[in-house]
Amino acid sequence: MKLTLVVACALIDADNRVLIAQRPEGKQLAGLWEFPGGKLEPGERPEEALIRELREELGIVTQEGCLAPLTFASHAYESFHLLMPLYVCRRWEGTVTSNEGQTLKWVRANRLRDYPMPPADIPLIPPLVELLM
Ligand code: 9L3
Ligand code: MG
Repeated sequence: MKLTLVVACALIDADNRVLIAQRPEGKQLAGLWEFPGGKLEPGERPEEALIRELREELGIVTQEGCLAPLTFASHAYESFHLLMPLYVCRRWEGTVTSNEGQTLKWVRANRLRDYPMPPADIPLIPPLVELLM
């Protein structure tokens, strides 16, 4: 099966809330809430890909030194196997903006379960709760 490499980020604000984004209509998994991120482009390292995705999707700029790896998601969808590290980021420049029509929400880690997520993202919640509680 095809292996797809994706990176995701838990952006944490000064109140210890986590940013989630709702996938827009027309996209795969539309309506589900996810940790922002996306696919690696050929030759990219995960940190490079994540910095690019955060700039494209949210209009913010961060540095590799501000990205702390927390855990991995591994999920077999029907047509591909997704491997997705989750990084935690507390420092960035710019204001978080919805650049791709996604609805954004800052939520407490212990409320993440209230938002339907893609199957790959769900197992990322407990390590995040443990980190932030
Ligand atoms: N995906 C799942 N959870 C996430 C992210 C960022 C992505 N937190 C899945 C959805 C798609 C694939 O990874 O199947 C690629 O994501 P995108 O490029 O469509 O955002
Ligand atoms: Mg994306």
